[in-house]
Amino acid sequence: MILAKTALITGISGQDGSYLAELLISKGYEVHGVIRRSSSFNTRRLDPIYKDPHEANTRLILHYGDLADGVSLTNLIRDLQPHEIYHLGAQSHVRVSFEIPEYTAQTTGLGTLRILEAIRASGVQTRFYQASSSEMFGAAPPPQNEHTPFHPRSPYAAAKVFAYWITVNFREAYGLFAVNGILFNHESHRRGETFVTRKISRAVARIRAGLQDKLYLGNLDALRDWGYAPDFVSAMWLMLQQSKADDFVIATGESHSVREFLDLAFDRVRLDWHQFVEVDPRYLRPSEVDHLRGDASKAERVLGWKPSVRFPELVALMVDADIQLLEDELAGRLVGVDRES
Ligand code: NAP
Ligand code: G4F
Repeated sequence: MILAKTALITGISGQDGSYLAELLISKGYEVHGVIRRSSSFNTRRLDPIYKDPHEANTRLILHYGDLADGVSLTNLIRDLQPHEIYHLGAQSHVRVSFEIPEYTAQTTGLGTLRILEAIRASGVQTRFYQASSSEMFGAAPPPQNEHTPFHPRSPYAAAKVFAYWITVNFREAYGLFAVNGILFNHESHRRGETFVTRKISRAVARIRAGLQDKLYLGNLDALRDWGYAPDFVSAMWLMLQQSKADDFVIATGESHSVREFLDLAFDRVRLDWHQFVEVDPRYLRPSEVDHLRGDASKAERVLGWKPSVRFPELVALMVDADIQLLEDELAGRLVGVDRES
């Protein structure tokens, strides 16, 4: 009998974690995920693949843990001995990181070190993926690739730079198979509701339905390289299947402004965003990242990776999904999956 590969995913309840769990299960993996204790259910994105643990052949197993709690991570890694570890957990909101910088450094920065130390100290033979970010490039002019120097512009980005280098250091110092995926922004209808793309797509659905009349945003001139999250999680998997551990930029190679996102999103429902959008300074950042546009030619050459969804399609699919979601909510068609403790 061939034993299934096992993977451990931190941040499994987030956008990327949920898509990655689906991908790995479709490839025959047994997937273990770390979730935080929360006073309400925080595993909504896993509903499509969740099975009651009492059922036979459950391939998704959730464990309580926290990036600030090294003991929980060490115990899990030692007990599970996963073949692959995808470390996606983080306080991932850039604006919020200015308000909780110390917590962001604790989880987004030191969380990575805790996992790497757990791997090293336990001697578990595994492959480690670090969710590095294009935010690390910050003020460095585009196009950004694997050789572009980092210039972080937020506590979040500074924490990710630490996590990036500690991953490289454990690779060099201890020979761990540890890689950085430097991913540019990637979105979907599972994107957190306070990131700008999802904030806009949800607002479009609500404004169209007459439930909202204003949308307050910050900097409309920022340019981002926005891709589609399911495309990007397949690059994570590819990085851990290589014979040699290496770091890769993953991006679409195109950048668009928040204004352009607004144009396409409101056009989709034949509305003019100028009538609804107001700038609220509370959404501006003390220091902004003006322009991210990635050069993913190394990933194309080595991994054979290319994005399948481009900007106009991404905007359309997000708006359509939020319209459908709102209609389902209004019709009472949404029933969450209950799970035990
Ligand atoms: P996300 O939706 O915000 O998910 C973050 C995940 O981390 C959630 O599962 C969250 O749990 C978990 N988490 C947060 N704090 C934690 C803690 N203290 N202990 C344990 N788990 C904790 O982020 P995402 O968009 O999926 O991104 C995945 C990773 O890629 C993140 O590290 C992010 O920084 C990085 N990244 C994202 C992008 C992007 O464009 N999406 C680009 C580059 C890099 P809860 O559900 O309980 O909050
Ligand atoms: O959607 P955002 O909050 O994403 P941001 O800051 O680029 O960070 C995301 O992508 C990173 C990869 O580059 C990840 F590492 C990170 O975890 C996260 O997933 O903001 C995008 C742009 C910014 O320039 C922001 O200032 O949109 C601008 N913006 C304008 N109004 C706004 C708003 N952003 C948010 N969240 N909310 C607004 O009202």
